[in-house]
Amino acid sequence: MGFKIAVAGATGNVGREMLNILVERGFPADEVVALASSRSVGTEVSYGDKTLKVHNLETYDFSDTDICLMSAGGAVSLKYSPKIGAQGCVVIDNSSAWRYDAEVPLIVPEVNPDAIAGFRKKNIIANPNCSTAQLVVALKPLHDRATIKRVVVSTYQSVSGAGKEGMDELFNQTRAVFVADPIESKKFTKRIAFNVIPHIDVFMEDGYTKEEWKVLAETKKMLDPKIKVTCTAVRVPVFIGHSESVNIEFENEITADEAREILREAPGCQVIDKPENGGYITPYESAGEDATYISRIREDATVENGLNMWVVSDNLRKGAALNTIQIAELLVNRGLIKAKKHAA
Ligand code: A2P
Ligand code: 11C
Repeated sequence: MGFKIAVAGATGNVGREMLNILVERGFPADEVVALASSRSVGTEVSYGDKTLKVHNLETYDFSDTDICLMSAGGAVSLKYSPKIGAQGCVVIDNSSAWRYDAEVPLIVPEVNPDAIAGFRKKNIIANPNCSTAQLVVALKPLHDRATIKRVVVSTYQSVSGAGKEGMDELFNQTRAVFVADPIESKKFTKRIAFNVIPHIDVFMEDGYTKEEWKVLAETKKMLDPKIKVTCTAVRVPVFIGHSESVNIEFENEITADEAREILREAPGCQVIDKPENGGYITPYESAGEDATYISRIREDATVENGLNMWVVSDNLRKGAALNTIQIAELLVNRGLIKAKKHAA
């Protein structure tokens, strides 16, 4: 018997992508239920060649559902995930609500699959922030080889990271520039069309943003608490695909050629790296793809064992929906979850 899966936030950017990826990867689901807020009840979303009616998360009974893939924001997850978990349904949550809880595994299957073991404590598993997911996929194989001491990351994050409203704002502002309409900013703090904004999520006491803090806290939790990480997170006028400039200092010697070879073999990584016109990846080309792409690998002569690289991935896929479904596959493939009896 297959599993019964609920997708909470099914009308959003990530929720829609989750439905696509469940189909693409042939996830063993007998039944998939689409959930969102009361505003969306009765609307429909696509699931392969079918359409699913959207139901209300608030009133949905999870007692015969096996896994809830949740992407409805932190406040919604804080409210509903414990109740869903208490009904014996495992929540795999894409928000930041549970990531730093010691009783909740934070998982990227290519990086720390064994950490999933403790998931029954709360029946919640956390999916990392999109900018961290692609970063740790690229760092893990290099850390295994040469031990990373310090990482300096600058991000170039697409507007889809801010949800469907973020995408609408870039589209509407771009149009407004061309027809000379007034520019309205609601989702972002400044105009994003033909601009970049060095501010994602709220400011913290130390002057860093929460987005920047997430990259360090999550890298430490998943990869190694000893690694020092610092980050500057920037929003750019790109619809899909986050890019990162990554400077790494290692304990041991590693050349750019060695790094290229290691990353070519590493799970989830694809190296596109030729020092010629177009011999690198841009976020536009990463959209709709599963890989974490690595380009521009160079030795950094200003430190003893240093490398620079350019890391790009589709933030809605590896950064969110794909990783969530890979976690669900890990549960199933390791026999950590058995399908409940359900009507379908
Ligand atoms: P809805 O479309 O009904 O508002 P995005 O991240 O792309 O903005 O999408 C957010 C997702 O989270 C949407 O599916 C949205 O549903 C859902 N959502 C937001 N608030 C709630 C809520 N209170 N209860 C259930 N789902 C919610
Ligand atoms: C962005 N990274 O690009 C954010 C979106 O903690 O899951 C995801 C926020 C999170 O705006």
